[in-house]
Amino acid sequence: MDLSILGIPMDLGAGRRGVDMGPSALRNAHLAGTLRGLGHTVTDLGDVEVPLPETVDKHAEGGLIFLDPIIAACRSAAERVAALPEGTFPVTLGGDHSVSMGTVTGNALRGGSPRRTGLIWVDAHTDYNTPRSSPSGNIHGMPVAHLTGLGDPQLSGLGGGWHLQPEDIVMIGIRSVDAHERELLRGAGIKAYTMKDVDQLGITRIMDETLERLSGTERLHVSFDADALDPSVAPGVGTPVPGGLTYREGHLLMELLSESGRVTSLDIVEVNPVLDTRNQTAEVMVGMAASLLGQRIL
Ligand code: DIR
Ligand code: MN
Ligand code: MN
Ligand code: MN
Repeated sequence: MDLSILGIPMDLGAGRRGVDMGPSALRNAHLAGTLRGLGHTVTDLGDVEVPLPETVDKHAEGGLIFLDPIIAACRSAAERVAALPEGTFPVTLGGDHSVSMGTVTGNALRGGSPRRTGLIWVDAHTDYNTPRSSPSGNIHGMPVAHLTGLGDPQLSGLGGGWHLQPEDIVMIGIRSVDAHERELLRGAGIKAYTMKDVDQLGITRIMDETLERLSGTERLHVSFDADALDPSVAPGVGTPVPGGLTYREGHLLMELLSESGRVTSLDIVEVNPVLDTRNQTAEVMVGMAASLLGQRIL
């Protein structure tokens, strides 16, 4: 396959600094070489330009934290991804999870007109806050809501009127949901597999159900927040939550997606080398990408 790596070194949407170094950490953990070793042609497109927090207004128009530069970075990411040839598989590197408003939009719009796109959101969090429901004000807790058309009109308008359909979204690994976010989610039509579901059903059944549910989508995007994994496996994240996916559950999820042959794009986000132990989290996430892209044990 032709793979294109694109970094979005942005920490403006997170409450803690350092995820802007995620793309460097992942490259340092041999992302490109690992994927080439699986037989892929890999092109590193470098990074989207993102301003440093020190150089921009935190509250430009009285509203959301770093709204204007986040919109600009997401728009650049969406344009870069949308311009890739249709046969290319984009591997986009965060950055905090707000980058996915750009990457998912770009992937859905690739090839000129919007395609029905399924989203598999692997995360400890549902990231379904709106500016009104959010207790933190951090935009990285809001990307899914905006992708479905809720919230701030500029953020939800990145796709120029295109939105994800809630029934085309499946979340896996969930164990931290804010009070008002939970109310919004109830009745939204999004399928969320919590860690209780992972314990009870197992990853195999969950992936069977997920692929069945998303069988009508033409494209399938996986957005993998490193904090979906247990903090013992992936300590380098800004908002660790105990009780996460084990190392093997993460790999099995990706291996089963790989076997399905359905996935067309991937985000790896929220890797924070400042909070990590000797780049362990980036190395683990490179392994997850490898399992999705064809690595087999035998
Ligand atoms: C929290 C944390 N729900 C918020 N979200 C995170 O700020 O909205 N998402 N960390 O990955
Ligand atoms: Mn997230
Ligand atoms: Mn998260
Ligand atoms: Mn809509």
